[in-house]
Amino acid sequence: VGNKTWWKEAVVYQVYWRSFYDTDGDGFGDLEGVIRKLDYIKELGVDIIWLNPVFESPDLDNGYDISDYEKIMPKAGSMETWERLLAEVHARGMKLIMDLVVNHTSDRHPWFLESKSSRDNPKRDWYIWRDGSPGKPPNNWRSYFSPSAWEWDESTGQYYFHSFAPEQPDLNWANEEVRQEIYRMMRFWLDKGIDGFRLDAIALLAKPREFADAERPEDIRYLTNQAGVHEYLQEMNEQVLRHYDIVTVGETAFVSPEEGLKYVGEDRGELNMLFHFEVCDEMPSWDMKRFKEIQRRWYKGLWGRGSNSQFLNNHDHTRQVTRFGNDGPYRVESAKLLATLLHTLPGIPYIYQGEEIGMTGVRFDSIEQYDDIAMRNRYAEEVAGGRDAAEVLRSLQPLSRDNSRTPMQWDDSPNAGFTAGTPWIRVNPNYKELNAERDRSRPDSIYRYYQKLIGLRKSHEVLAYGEFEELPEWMDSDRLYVYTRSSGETRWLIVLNHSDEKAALAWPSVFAGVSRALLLSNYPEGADEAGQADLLELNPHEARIYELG
Ligand code: ISL
Repeated sequence: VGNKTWWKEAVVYQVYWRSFYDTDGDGFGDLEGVIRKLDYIKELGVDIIWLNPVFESPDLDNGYDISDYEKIMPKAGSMETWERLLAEVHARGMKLIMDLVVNHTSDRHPWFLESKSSRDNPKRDWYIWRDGSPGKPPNNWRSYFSPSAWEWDESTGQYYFHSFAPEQPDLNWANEEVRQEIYRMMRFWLDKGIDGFRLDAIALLAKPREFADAERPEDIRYLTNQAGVHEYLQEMNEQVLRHYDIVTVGETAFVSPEEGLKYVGEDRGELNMLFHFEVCDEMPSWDMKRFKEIQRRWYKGLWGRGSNSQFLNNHDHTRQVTRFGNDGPYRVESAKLLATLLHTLPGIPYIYQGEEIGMTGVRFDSIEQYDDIAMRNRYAEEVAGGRDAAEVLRSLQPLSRDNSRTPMQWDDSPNAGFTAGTPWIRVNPNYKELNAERDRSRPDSIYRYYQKLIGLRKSHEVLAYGEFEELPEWMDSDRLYVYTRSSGETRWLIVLNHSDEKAALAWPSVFAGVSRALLLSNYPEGADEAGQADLLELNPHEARIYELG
């Protein structure tokens, strides 16, 4: 199981503050708004808050383009408010982790302005500059957000490298001064008493010495996991992280369990846990068999040696009940089933704001209504390439990052109670029926269900530390997922029916004669429970957690 530690027993709640709660009427959520809603978060039972980037930024990629690491962006608030937030989080017995972007900065960061000012500026080497000529970049790599990873700089006659938008130039981690400056800045925040970092795009830090052409430039895996990344992280750990009692989670794109273990192996001294994207990037819609296969492989690869995370959505990925569940007639049941899954599989569960009331994705009518830079750039590229604009819009809608960025739906008042001004992004029109106030008023609500799930995790170690085993009879089922978590004498059985149809299954033969107690279900307790029936009859999207005798 590895060592026991506080963060392995934790549940994390992600606050995308700009869409959380606006207190000054500018249409953006703010830190004061997070403070006012801390009791709402605390009541859920979570331990750690992950706050999306709040640093000074031109805000072209919603804070992921930092222009001053030691200031708070005015839209979010002031340093004073941020400090109050930290104190209020701690006063409630919770922890705060900051989302930090060290792979790149904004192109307005003073370091980049200097770097770009001349070829012999002392900071020239802080970013990645290469020769080329207009229209002939150093190689054929794509970036995440634009057709080329290279941007021509007219005044100094060279290209600079960017893994994301051209306004997000990559730092040169091979440069010792860059690394030292980043470590100093990390200590600046840690010394203020924060509890850790979510490290953005951390698998991208190392770059190859030579930028050779890729055979298939559209497969951007080459941006990640290059030789040298682990040396940087070990150094970061040695010089910074290990000197604090904190937790770190790395956003590691395109990792296999083998590669992932290098980032989070407990014997390696790098990071504590990771996000891999095998589900969110590579499984466009629900595919039970594939999902199970992914879980199996990661469990085998990491368990006992390093920690995984469980999530099905975040600020980059369409809301889980829309993408992976049923956001129509079974929205409530489906949201609860997905929650059961995430909180009972091995790994640390992450809740993305609004998930706990079953918020859904959106379809806006025109590209102008979308804010997502990834989507807008892709739209422009495809339309310029001759594709039909309406068709491009339709094809980009389902996975647009704006699906999860619409404002938190607090109540049925105008703008869902999110702001008294004009929201920076449209509110999902379904807020009148779907909002926190309404959800929480019902005893059988999604929010209340999350409370119970989290409560189970808190009161029983088995969910954090118990071994995971699938029951072979249902391994190949494309809708039933049946598994146990066990630790010492405790053995829990989880049964899920991810489908719009009813399903009946025989009580597992290995547990014949074993008594059971139903700990939690997302339906009123089934009739078969009273009599300990041999046949389990599951409703559509039903989830059950049993304790076995
Ligand atoms: O979400 C992903 C896959 O679809 C990731 O690959 C993600 O897009 C990428 O790893 C980086 O995301 C992060 O950094 C970006 C920022 O726009 C995202 O919001 C952030 O989560 C650039 O800093």
